[in-house]
Amino acid sequence: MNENLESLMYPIGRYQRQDGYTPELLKEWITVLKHLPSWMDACIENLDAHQLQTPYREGGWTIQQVVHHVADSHANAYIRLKLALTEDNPTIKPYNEYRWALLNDVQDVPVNVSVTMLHTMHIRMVSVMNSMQPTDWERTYFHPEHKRDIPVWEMTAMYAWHSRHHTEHIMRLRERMGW
Ligand code: NI
Repeated sequence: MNENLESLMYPIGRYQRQDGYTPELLKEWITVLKHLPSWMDACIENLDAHQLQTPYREGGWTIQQVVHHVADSHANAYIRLKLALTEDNPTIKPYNEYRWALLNDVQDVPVNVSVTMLHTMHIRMVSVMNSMQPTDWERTYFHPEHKRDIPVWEMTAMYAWHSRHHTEHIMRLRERMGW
């Protein structure tokens, strides 16, 4: 992949698998998840319908699709978190994010609906995380596509990365466009 496309697709770099975690890192990841909904507010602030239909890069998702995708993705994360905490290494259900992003709710529903969804859902997700004990962070789910057990602490790192990743897609587009 050429360097420019790589940096457009992965503005903060690809997700780097973490070897482990510290209480400080956990705190940082949870803080990111706490702030993501307000970052999405800033991402869509004052954008008109045409701007929302602009792809964040050539051939990529539109801003509208990115915002709805973040809600779709984090809804799955929230469910995975709760499954992992309440069942013994449950197998989670992967989903086809590209097809999800083509369904009618993503095409037709205003983005602020998904931002509201993120605000409410992240309150619940962060509430669960803030109450977790060290052993809870080691609990796992099995991801059938990655074919491995993923501990909850790593899931948290992944979604913190994911939050920053998509926020940067939109913010860098706005910067380039002078919006
Ligand atoms: Ni994503």
